[in-house]
Amino acid sequence: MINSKFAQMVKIKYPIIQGGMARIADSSLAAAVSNAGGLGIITGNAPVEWVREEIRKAKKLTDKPFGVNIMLLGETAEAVAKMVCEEGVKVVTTGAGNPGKYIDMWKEYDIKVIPVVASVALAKRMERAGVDAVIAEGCESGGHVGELTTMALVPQVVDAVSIPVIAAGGIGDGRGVAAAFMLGVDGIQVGTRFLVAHECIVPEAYKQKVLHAKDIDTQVTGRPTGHPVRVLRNKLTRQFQLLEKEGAPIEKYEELGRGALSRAVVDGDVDNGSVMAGQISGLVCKEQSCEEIIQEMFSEAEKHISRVEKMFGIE
Ligand code: TUI
Repeated sequence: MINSKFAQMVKIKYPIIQGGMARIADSSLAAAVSNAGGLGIITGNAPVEWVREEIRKAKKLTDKPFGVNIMLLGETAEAVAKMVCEEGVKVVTTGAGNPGKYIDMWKEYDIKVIPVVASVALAKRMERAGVDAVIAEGCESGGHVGELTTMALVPQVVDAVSIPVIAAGGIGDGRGVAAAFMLGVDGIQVGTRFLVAHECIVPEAYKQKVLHAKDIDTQVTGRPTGHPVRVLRNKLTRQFQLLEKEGAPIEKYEELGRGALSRAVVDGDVDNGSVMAGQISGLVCKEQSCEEIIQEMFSEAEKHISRVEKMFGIE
């Protein structure tokens, strides 16, 4: 049993959160992660009635806690933020912004609030606003990214706040888990490795693109828009690169990016779609169930921690 304040707080066995991947994280993935002892997350970056249905389906698929991710740049963020209160969701994670205006409402409904932060300043602000934990996400992660790496961001956030910190970005196996705990966190969040889970609904072409990716195969697109997004390189990223070279106006990025995520996730078009995935894709090489992924990551972590203890003369 891992003695984690965060795991106790949200009543889970393994202190692992599944990333709230937009268009991807549905009830089947979230329930599989929760049934395996982690904290499954349903994406809230979707029409509010779709999210409500997924919450209801997840309740049928698992009796364990799960959460909803509110992507604050998403069109439905406000409506989903209110709906999760009606549906009795226990945990909310947020991304891509400051969830300050919703925190009091969520606390009234006894929801555990866990925002993603990409800086020490936001982590401190969130602690003062009364959140229960923060996820410090480095720019190794897939999707919307901040500036700092996990290695640099996480220990600085750990030093700055007293609430539990969860590390995210670049964690894909037991070594990543062990390393994250060495940085002082109380839990981890994983996205990319769950993309290839049996219970993950992305098309097989998306999974194969992640499984075959090498270390250098991700790229951050859309920096000039102020919303940089890490994806796997393809025809689309080359077009984004051309726009950057030309110094194209923001509208051109918006035009190219429109519908790009659903082209990849719904149509399985991994050449022209936005294949969001983290830098750890190069390490992800097999499809497994969520249970196998979680079991393997934590049992490997234990071995690596023992190995280092021996190395340091600690028995
Ligand atoms: O949110 C994410 N990752 C995401 S969201 C997403 S959906 C999307 N769809 C189409 C285009 C673009 C995105 C895909 N991936 N991760 C959490 C995260 N939040 N990473 C970084 C941040 C972050 C960055 C700056 C959070 C707060 C912040 O500052 C806010 C402030 O006000 O200081």
